[in-house]
Amino acid sequence: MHPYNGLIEKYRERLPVADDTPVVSLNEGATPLIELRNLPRLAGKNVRIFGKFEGLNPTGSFKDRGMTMAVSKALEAGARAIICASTGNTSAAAAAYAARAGIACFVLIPEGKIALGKLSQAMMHGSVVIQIRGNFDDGMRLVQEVAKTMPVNIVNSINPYRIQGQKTIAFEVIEALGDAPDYHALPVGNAGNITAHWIGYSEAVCTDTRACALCQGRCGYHKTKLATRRPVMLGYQASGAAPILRGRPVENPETVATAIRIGNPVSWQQALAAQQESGGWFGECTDGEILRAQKMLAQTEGIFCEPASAISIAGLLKDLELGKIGEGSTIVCTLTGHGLKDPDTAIAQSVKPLTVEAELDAIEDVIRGHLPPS
Ligand code: AN7
Repeated sequence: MHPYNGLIEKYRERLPVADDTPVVSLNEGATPLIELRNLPRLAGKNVRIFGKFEGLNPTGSFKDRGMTMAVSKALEAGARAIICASTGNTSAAAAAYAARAGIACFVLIPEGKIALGKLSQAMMHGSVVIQIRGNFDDGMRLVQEVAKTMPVNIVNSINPYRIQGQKTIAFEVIEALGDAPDYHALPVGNAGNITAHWIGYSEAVCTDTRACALCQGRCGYHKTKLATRRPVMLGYQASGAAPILRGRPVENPETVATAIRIGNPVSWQQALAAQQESGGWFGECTDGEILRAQKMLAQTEGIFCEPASAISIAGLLKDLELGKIGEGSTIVCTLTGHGLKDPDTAIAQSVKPLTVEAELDAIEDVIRGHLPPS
């Protein structure tokens, strides 16, 4: 029996780590790929849909995959402190991994615009939380400027090690399905994750070390081919924060899915490349569509993901409806973060609890009123 010790140990050969790299891990990765059996039926389509539930990572989002790499490499380089701008999840992951590594962590977040659970994580892990009177894009710009003058290591996804860690999701999907799916749908905010997915899938089909069309031999991880093909990539943005669909930065992005409230993604060009090379597309969903999908997933599949994550389901359902995805297809949706991150949004859209006297009659009345027909 080999215990699971996190994704760096598992995929060491495929990651840029040395034998003496100090590995900072919380046993992230190895998240479940859950078949969503009710959604195809409700959509009336003959397809198989799987949710890769990244909410089950140690800090509750996919960011842990990138952060184990970024913080390990920061430590290897002798860093005393890391810094990031964040819509919430990156700050939670950075705070936790910095705590484990024993280094300082500074996080810049848009004041009043990050979900409560994420804020509580950054605070509880002891990072220095700096709320800015601005949005994520302002924070991202400031982080890049301040890193020129202060001894802080940036752990946003412009840090290439973040992307390297995050690419492992593709390897796990391939292992679970035996090959790549036909389609892979995911939310797009700063666009690091779609970039990472595509790198992972691309490395998985690549074995030619000398003349590899994908990496010209740079990646060096060609020992075993993991998959025979790559999926079509589907990237979804919130209508109020859809710079890639608009073709220009969005100055004041707005959406209930605060995780992807981003107007000028850092990995814009890489995301476009992933879409084009895979023959995929970008789509947008309204806040209403996002929340409906979040609730549908929670109430028909038992999976509670955060609003930003639900956009992969919302977008997929629309594209299924439009007939853009063929019958018989296998689709994976990355459910990027846990619903518990954002209790306010969940409570606001749910049926309020009933309050009754502590008496048997009262409870029986409620049950009678709510039992499904026999
Ligand atoms: C749940 O935490 O950008 O396109 O600062 O938290 O790789 O940015 C979060 C992004 C999707 C978008 N789903 O991924 C941050 C941050 C969730 C997220 C995204 C985020 P990218």
